[in-house]
Amino acid sequence: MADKKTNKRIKSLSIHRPFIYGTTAAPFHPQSNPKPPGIPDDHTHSWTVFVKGVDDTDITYWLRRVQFKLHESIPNHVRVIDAVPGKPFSLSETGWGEFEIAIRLYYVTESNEKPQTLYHHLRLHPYGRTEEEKELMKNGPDGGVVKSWNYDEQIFNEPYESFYEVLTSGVVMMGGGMAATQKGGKGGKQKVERSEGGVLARSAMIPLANRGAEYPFSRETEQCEIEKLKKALVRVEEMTRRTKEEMERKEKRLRELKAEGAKG
Ligand code: SLL
Repeated sequence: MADKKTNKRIKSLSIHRPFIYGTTAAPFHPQSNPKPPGIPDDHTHSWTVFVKGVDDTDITYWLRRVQFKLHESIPNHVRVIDAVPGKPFSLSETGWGEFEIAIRLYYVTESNEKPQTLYHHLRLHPYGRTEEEKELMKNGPDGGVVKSWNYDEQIFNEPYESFYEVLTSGVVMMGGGMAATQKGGKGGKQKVERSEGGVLARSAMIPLANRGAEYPFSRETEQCEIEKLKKALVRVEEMTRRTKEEMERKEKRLRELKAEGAKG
C-alpha cells in the first residue's frame, strides 16, 4: 500500500498507455499448420490470446499479471500469466469453438489500482464487414490466419506520485537530443530504447506508419479510420436529405388528396 503521508495522488492528472490485445488463430493444415501429436480429434484450430505493448514495447512496468478465463470446456480454464519484462502476456491453445475470453489485468503494486476485466471474442473463422473482407482473411497473404486484434489505451486517473514516476521514468521528453537518456527512478541514467517503428519505450506514443501485417496500429491507420468515418457521414447526410425530400413529397400529396376529398 502507498504511504499516504509521502505518496499522494496527483489531482486532476490523467495519464494513458497504449496496448494491444486479441487473438490469432489458424486452422490445422498438413503443411501450413500441422496438428501436433496428442491433440484431440475434434480440435480444428490452434490459437493464441495475448496482451502486449504497441510495437512489442514492454508494458510490464505498469502491468504485472494477466488472468485469462477461457471456456469451461477447456481443462484448467483459468490461466494466470505473470509478467516477463519485454515479453507479451500470451497463451496458446487448440480447440474447435469460438467463445468469449475474460481478460483480467492486474497492475503493478505501486499503482494501487484494482484489477480490471476486459472481454474478447475468440475468432477462429474468417469474418468481416463485407464478403470481400472475409474472403481476404480466408485467402489473402496471411493464408487463413484469423486475427482479431484491438488497440486500446489504459487510462490511469490521478495516479500516485510514485506510480507516476514509474510510468514516466525512461520517457524521452519533447524537443530534444539531450533527451536520449533521462533520469531513471532511482536517480541513475536510463537508456531509452526506440522500437523499430519509432515508438519510445515507456511512452504513450504510437507509430506514424504501418509496417506490415504484424504492426497494424499507427497514426496512418487512425487517419484511414477518420477518412472512412467522414465518407460514411457524407453518405448518411445524403440519405437523410433524400428521405426528408421523399417525406415532403408524400406530405404534399396527402394534403392534395385531402383537399380533393373535401371538395368531392
Ligand atoms: C460454441 N459456445 O459452441 C461455443 C463454445 C467451446 C470451445 C465453444 C474445447 C477445447 C478443449 C473448445 O474448443 N471449446 O476441449 O480443450 O461454439
